[in-house]
Amino acid sequence: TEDNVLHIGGIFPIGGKGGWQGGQACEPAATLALEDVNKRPDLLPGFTLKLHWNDSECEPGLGASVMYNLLYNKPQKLMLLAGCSTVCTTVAEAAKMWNLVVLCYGASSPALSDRNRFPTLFRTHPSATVHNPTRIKLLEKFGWSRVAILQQAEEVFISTVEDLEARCKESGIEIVTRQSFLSDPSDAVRNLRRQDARIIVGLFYVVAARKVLCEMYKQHLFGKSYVWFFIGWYEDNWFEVSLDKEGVNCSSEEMRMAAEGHLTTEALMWNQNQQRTISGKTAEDFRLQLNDLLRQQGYDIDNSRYPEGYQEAPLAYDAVWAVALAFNKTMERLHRLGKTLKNFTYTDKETADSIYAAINSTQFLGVSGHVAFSSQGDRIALTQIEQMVNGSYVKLGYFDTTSDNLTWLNREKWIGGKVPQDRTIVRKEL
Ligand code: ABU
Repeated sequence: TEDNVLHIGGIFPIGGKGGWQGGQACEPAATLALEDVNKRPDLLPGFTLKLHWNDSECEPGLGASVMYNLLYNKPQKLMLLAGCSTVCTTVAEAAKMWNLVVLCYGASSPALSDRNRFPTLFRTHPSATVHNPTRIKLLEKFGWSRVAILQQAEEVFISTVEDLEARCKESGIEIVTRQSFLSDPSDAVRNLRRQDARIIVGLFYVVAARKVLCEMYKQHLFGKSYVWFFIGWYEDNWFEVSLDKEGVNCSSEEMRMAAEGHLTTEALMWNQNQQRTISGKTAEDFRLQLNDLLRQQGYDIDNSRYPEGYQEAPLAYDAVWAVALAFNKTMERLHRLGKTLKNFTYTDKETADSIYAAINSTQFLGVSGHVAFSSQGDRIALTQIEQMVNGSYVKLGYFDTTSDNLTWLNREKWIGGKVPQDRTIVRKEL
């Protein structure tokens, strides 16, 4: 009966034209987690967990409207799940007014680590700052001390760049120029050319990344003299899909040429070994189960056509487990106070504080690795470095920030056989 159901709200970015549409794989992953949680009689004894969700298209305005619908329509929700930084920012800034914890499975913005601004936010997704020590390590490894930055004007990238700038300064790396754009990157790319930028860190969502790549092709900012660092969480074929739909004026072949040789850094979001996790599943068991569900939804998984958010799917699966484990703890605590989770209302600060304390102390081994929420609500992750070689991504190595350990596989390939230089070398006449 309704008395035995605990309701949570979910906001997933699925449709739309920009940002990150990672709800495509993260929503099915959350559905699998709900099935698994509800099969465990010891977790929420006598209760079932139910998720009510809608699509935000990674648009903060639509995300806010989805949130208000979840909050103002019955049943009472106990927590919100959200993905995509722009939406998580809006939702988490507002949700504290309803005494609601927000758990973000898909938000990388470093700005979200501000506890004063987002007092009730937790996330299973690592902050994008985890990439910066890796970028610095690679700049040092290849002797590049002059770097340029190209960013989309969104808080997620602006706050990542602020952290990168501080780290570059500490390491004696000069930032030759920092260019930003709202939606059309052509002027910003032209300015990079004027400043003779050679090593360029690019920070943008995937739709903007396709525009940048086409502009790089048109303005000849690719090939043996350039190294681009891109974000690693785009899907592997990102540079050759949706070109017509998005009005990208380059052919697949031109995009492939411009993409050749670029480097990516990404946080590892899948548990790297075959350990049994809290659900009894290994990360591989989860992957196979998710693939089955995605096939049923029409995705051509067998030809590597993955939906967006496939890489982050373990974070959504583990977010639901974190909710269930936190509710389990809260139920015990509330029982001692003579209350139950079913009595929660948006003005009940005492229950809200119990839910907050419970999630804050929740730790477990999940399909995304060890899940724990630090005082900032952030995950710590190992990063992986890849390079595009002959149109496919090749793993170059891993970087563990905590131990400052770079595992390097010596597989990098430079066009023309030489490591590109970070500046034009002027030869003196003898
Ligand atoms: N890995 C996806 C992050 C998306 C976002 O921060 O909006």
